[in-house]
Amino acid sequence: MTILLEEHHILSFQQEGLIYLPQFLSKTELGELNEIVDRLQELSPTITPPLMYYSTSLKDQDKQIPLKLECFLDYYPAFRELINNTKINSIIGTLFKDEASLFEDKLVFNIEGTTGFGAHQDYTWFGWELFAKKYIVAHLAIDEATIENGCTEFSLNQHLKGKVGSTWRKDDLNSYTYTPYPMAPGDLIIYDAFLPHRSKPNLSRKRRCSLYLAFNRISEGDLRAKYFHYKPKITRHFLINRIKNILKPNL
Ligand SMILES: O=C(O)CCC(=O)C(=O)O
Repeated sequence: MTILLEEHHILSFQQEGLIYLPQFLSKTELGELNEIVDRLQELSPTITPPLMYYSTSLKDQDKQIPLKLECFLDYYPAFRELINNTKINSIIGTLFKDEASLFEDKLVFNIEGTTGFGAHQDYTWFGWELFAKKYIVAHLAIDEATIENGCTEFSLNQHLKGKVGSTWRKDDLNSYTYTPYPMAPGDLIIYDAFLPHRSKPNLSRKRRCSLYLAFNRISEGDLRAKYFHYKPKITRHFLINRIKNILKPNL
């Protein structure tokens, strides 16, 4: 479906920090993606693209379960076609008032037993701030997202504060008020990367897979290859600093 943004969408993005576009994908488009996602979920962990991550299940500490897949679009043309057909980047370009350049592509599987994500801003997560000044993220529901399976919750308006806290420190965001956003399969949320959000553990039996596409302004460069090249190093660097901070005695 091609959607043109109207004035109220743009206002909602500016004031609340997000736009909700229900039924962005048709049932046929979704059916095709669903089949691929079922297969992708079976991939083994990797350290080179496409990057597949696992985490420990909350339901069984001895079990590793698929968490997310990143940098995968070049290997799965159906997802590339989706971006081209739906013109997601031109919608985001309207919000940027500049051409949108894809920065990060990721599928978060959120299967039964996943822990969810603590309150954070995408901007201060994984070193995005090292690459560009502004990002906009498209979050497409592949499966139904409900309160029971831990749907994403947003802290509306709080993007206006810009960057809160330092990289990877999300404690400051825990005291904010969050609104759950249940989504039907095919619904799309476009949000500002400064907008704090979080999700609860998925203790239900139902998967809650979402596709995330983050964009930066083309005037800041085509940064995706560089980002995924440096991401493992950045991750290690920030993890080490975080551990050092935790271990540092309170003087
Ligand atoms: O769908 C979710 O659980 C939220 C994922 C998320 O916040 C993220 O990947 O930045």
